[in-house]
Amino acid sequence: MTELRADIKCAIRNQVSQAVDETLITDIHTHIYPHTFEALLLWGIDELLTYHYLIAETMRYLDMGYEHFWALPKRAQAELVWKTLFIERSPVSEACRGVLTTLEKLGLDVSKRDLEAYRKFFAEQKVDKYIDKVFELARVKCVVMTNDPFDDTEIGYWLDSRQRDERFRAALRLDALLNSWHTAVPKLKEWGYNVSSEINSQTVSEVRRFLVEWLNRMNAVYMAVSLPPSFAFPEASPRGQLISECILPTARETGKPFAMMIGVKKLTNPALRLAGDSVGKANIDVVEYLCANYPDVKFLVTMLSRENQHELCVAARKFRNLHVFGCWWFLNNPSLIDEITRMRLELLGLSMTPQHSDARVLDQLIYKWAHSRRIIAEVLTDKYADLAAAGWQATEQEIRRDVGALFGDNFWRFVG
Ligand code: RAT
Ligand code: ZN
Repeated sequence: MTELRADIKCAIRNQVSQAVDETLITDIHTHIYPHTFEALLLWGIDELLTYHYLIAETMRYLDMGYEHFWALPKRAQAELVWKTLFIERSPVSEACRGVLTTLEKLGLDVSKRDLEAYRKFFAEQKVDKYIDKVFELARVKCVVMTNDPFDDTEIGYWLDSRQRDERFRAALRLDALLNSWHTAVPKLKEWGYNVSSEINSQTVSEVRRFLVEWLNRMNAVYMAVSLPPSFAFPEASPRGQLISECILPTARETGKPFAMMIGVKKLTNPALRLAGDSVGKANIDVVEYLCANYPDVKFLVTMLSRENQHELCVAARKFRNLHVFGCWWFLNNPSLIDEITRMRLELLGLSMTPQHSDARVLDQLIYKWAHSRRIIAEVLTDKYADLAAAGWQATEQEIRRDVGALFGDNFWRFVG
């Protein structure tokens, strides 16, 4: 293999960057909503600053009690984050940098460090037009939401027939059902499902009725759950029984994938609330067991621990009903995206979805995708350069096809 000339690599980089920048993305896991979901849609500078990633970072520098922080109004929390992470020290963390990228791409002058000016800009935006602007700047075509029928606020928006926004697709999130069955039971009963704490045949058929009704009501593209590192299957627990008797049969019958987000240790520090979750290495055998024993069920899987990434790729080589996606949460950092994306391309070729944004605040689509795009483009450049060194020059059209696959086409093909 000959060494590739620098100008050829540069030409490849230009072609790849252009394709990566211009391809409109399907963002397959987010926590944002259309504006018809009113207060559920978070946007603007105070929401950006009170992102739970930034709260965790802020609290490391403060002596203030956690409860004292939570008792502050959101504006005051945002001001404290701004002062602590942006003014008193340089905002080098990925989540801090993200705020700056977002403001800068919105045309604001970050060099001024002028929180009030940023607030004024957001106060002048009309939310529906602003959504268009963010989607345009992020070059995102559509997003998949996280939709929890056990969330009292969210449920109302699904039960009335307000107009849907096709850019926002639903995912039926089942953490409450699978991870806290005892709290799900009274709610299911209240909604008219004839269930009991014991998972007997009546309960199984009623939970399946619940799943199908909600999949239809939301027109959901998949079912999803976040799972602890200790996740085991098969298992005699309510979760194990519900997965085997309700989720998997429903996934098979409806053709909807079951998305498993594995490796979160909930509330390691409960005082930090949403910012208090941590990570642990999970057991890949569980993923392999499910894929092997349920070949007619589609599994979308992301794992939170860096240590699980290699074996997850190997598992996906063995099972085509397993679609690996995203660099989730604590992995959504440049050095890790680079490493994980390289490894996935080397082991899986283009048969995966390298990233999702996990945006909780609308505006985050701008920075999460700007940052990820840059890294993915660089990794792809190296890969196409390696091919060129072997005498295989990918055409512009081929590069665009491949980027399209990574940024949504693979996902839609898998979903069916
Ligand atoms: O990344 C996050 O914001 C986490 O808090 C979680 O939402 C995680 O992505 C999840 O979907 O459970
Ligand atoms: Zn998420």
